[in-house]
Amino acid sequence: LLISSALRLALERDELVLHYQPRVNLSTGKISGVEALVRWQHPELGLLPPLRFIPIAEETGMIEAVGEWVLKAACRQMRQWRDSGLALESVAVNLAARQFSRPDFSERIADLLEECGLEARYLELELTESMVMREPERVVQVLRELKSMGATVAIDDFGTGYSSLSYLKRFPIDFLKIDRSFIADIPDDVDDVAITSAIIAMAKSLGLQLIAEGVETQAQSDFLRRLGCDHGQGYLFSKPVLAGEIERMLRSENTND
Ligand code: G
Ligand code: G
Ligand code: MN
Ligand code: NA
Repeated sequence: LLISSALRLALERDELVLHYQPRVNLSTGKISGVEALVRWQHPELGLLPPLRFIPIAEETGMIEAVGEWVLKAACRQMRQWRDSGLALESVAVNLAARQFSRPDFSERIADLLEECGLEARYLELELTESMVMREPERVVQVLRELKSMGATVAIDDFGTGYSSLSYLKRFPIDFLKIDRSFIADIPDDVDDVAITSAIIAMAKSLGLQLIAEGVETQAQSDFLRRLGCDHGQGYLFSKPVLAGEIERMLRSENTND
């Protein structure tokens, strides 16, 4: 409860900040998108990672207000990047189960995009497997609504939850993000290589794009590219950074052409 009221104050005092982690196209080596990751700049405790406050926000219901703040801040930032001529394809936002299960979820997204003056195609929503498996009928409907608006959807931490291959076919999903636990020990660990190869082959045959998370070495990046993985995200390319740093990276990409 203490943290919950502190978090409410944090929102009022504008203490939340977004960091952005680039996602790189493995064929071109260029930044194709960024993922927004929230932090809390606490006046006494310093910069708090999401794991220190998101689970509590989920339990107390504060996650709806936090989630709205994140969506708004990410969409505004994306609008600014586009306005300043930066060719960034998308900003991805992590959603909590409670946000996504609101009956008016897709309308909220539509209103928000309009408020921020951002076209839906620049927004990517990250859902987890458990969120889409909970009420598959409703989820199909909501995903269709989002898709018809032009937004894209990614399944985050793929492979760590209960996956049914049939839902992948049934749900209008654009991206699978392979969980970093499968990436960490490739190309050395034969089991992880087998799992990762199978995920990539399956996703490709269903027409989904792949993002490997937690790419830390050039060997992992090369291996993933050879397997046909489209994008990579991880410390090899960049840790999550402030918006200004993303802008600097994008500008230096252009001058290196
Ligand atoms: O940035 P970091 O690696 O510490 O993120 C840890 C976890 O916090 C990730 O699993 C990420 O999905 C989650 N997270 C980061 N930002 C948000 C957010 O804005 N909303 C929600 N629901 N989760 C987030
Ligand atoms: O669950 P989600 O994918 O949203 O979590 C993103 C989290 O992964 C962030 O906390 C981010 O800091 C972390 N992360 C990003 N790249 C790497 C990486 O290359 N290695 C490791 N170990 N963690 C990473
Ligand atoms: Mn994520
Ligand atoms: Na993830």
